[in-house]
Amino acid sequence: MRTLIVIPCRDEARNLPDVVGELRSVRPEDDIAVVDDASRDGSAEVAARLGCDVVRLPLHLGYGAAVQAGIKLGQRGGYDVVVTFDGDGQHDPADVAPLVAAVAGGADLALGSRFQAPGAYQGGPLRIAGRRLFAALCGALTGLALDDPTSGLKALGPRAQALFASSRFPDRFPDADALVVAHRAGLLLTQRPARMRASRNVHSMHDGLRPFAYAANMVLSLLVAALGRARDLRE
Ligand SMILES: Nc1nc2c(ncn2[C@@H]2O[C@H](COP(=O)(O)OP(=O)(O)OP(=O)(O)O)[C@@H](O)[C@H]2O)c(=O)[nH]1
Ligand SMILES: [Mg+2]
Repeated sequence: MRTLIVIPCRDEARNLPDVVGELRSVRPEDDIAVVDDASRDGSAEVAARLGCDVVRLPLHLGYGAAVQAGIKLGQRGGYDVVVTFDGDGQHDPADVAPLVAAVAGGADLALGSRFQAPGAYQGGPLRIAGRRLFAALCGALTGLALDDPTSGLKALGPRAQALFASSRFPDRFPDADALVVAHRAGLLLTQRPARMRASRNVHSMHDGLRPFAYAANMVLSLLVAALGRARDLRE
């Protein structure tokens, strides 16, 4: 399976050498694209020096837009699978193979789940509560037991790439809402274990009061995902 690994990146210059090095040693066949979201620390230059494809967004557009740009790149390149992979060292490259195998076996989207991997990093109580809430909402809206809807580790087959490259993609925080959109579009979703680790960074995109804004946004985005006409998603 021709695979593109997409790393959305905001100020990861310090981590990219290890993250890319580890990926290359475990998955030497895969291509790696770093989508640099106007980082201030030279991440794009580091990624280019490491030999990755680099998409340089001219302005800070945010995580979802960066992920979508990477998926579009993969779709245009005709990759069998696009894997989204964090740039802060939280994902284990060994977890990519089962996700790619799931897509090879017929799934459109395979999600890496820390709850399927005993001992995986879970974060503080707020994160755990948020994840439970969104997993429950996602389950209620789809009937699927996807237990880690905020996971950034995903493998997308061609149909999922096409959907997520379109305007149907919830491009702010594509988490549980993106899974609901994919399910309603008729895609086959599954999950595999992901041994998440603690981030190497002190700061995260979910610092301070942002989790509250995130939660409010996500509930609204889930409603939009659940209420739109399914027929429109299948076009
Ligand atoms: N393009 C882009 N990427 C971002 C942005 N914020 C974070 N990222 C990247 O998205 C990935 C996940 O970001 P994190 O801040 O680690 O978010 P998280 O993993 O949900 O939160 P933690 O568990 O605290 O690490 C990393 O590769 C970041 O570099 C952003 O504004 N734009
Ligand atoms: Mg992280």
